[in-house]
Amino acid sequence: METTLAIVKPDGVSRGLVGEVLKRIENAGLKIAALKMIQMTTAQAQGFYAVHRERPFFESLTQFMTSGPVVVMMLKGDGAIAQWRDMMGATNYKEAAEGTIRREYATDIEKNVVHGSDAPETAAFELGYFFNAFEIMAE
Ligand code: FUP
Repeated sequence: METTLAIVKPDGVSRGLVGEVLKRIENAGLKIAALKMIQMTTAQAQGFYAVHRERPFFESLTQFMTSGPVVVMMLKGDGAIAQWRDMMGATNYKEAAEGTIRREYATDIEKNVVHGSDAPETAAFELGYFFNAFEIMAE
């Protein structure tokens, strides 16, 4: 059983897309093992995206991610990391496959509605970043 971090980003929350994303997750058979709504501080967003700190879009990305509440979730299932990434679609929504969340709802490369961990190591870091042991359901 694999776990991954999913986020509904500020654009997804403000546009009323939380239900749509949750419906897709549940319909796909992924289990929601933890879920909460938070608004990240700048320091929290910078730490979360630390791998991108040298990139030209870092400032804008961290501003965007702190601009409103986000819904963070732990998803659980066989191959959950790849399954959730497939459901999200490519980072650039113009390149995202038909039927994916980003293809259907993203409005630009930054405001792309959802996040998902890209590997087991990043999933472990990202889940630990947002959830403590008491917030994670055993079943
Ligand atoms: P992804 O794993 O698909 O979320 O993509 P990345 O980790 O490469 O990028 C993280 C976020 O940075 C993206 F979701 C959106 C933002 N980004 C930009 O704003 N511009 C870019 O050119 C690349 C990424």
